[in-house]
Amino acid sequence: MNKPIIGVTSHVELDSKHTLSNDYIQAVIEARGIPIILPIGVNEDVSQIATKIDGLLLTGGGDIDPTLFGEEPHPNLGTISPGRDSVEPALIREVLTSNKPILAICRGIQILNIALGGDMYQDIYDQHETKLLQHSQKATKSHLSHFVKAKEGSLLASIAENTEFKVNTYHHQSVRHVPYPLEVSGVASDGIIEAIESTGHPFVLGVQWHPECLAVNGDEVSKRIFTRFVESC
Ligand SMILES: [Mn+2]
Repeated sequence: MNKPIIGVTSHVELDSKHTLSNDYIQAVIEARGIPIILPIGVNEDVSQIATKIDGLLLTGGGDIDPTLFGEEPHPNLGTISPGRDSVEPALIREVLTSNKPILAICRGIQILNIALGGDMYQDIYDQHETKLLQHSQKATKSHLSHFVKAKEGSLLASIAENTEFKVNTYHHQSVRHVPYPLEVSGVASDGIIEAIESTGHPFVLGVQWHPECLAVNGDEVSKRIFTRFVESC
């Protein structure tokens, strides 16, 4: 049987250098998909690209231009990538139109939410109204730092085979208002949204943590996130 082709967005430093952690690539390969790395600058061709790939993996990276959701830059906003901010929403909309699966990781969950009309905290520590736990772990990337509670009956709970599990965490931003047809399917104990999914598509899942680092280190929930994603493709 042919393996599905997974388009994997890349991290672009200051819009001048494409880089990507091999964990994303390795996690897709181990889940029996064929990863193809997607660059910036192909805005004109997103519709053709969407027909060639069987699924889209939106990877992590820097921060997101807040003017995309009607805000000006907060003082704690980090490095943004205008190239990614412009091509990824276009790609997301094309892939959603064709009902193909999307797995969105870290920056990916945020750009997915923005592409569908949602917004986000530019800096959770300054803007979130409650006291927060540590979301930028000092521990190694394979360490499980905090709990996520998954919504009963959600795609996430079905993949995790549980409604509570632990994840790693490397973010100072997070999604805020989540628009229809997306809904919140995972939260941390402090209320920070850690997972969203679409109620209107077969497989659209966004997670705020980094399952690619955990999957290649043998974490079962993370491995299932990738295998279920690739199987859906
Ligand atoms: Mn977190």
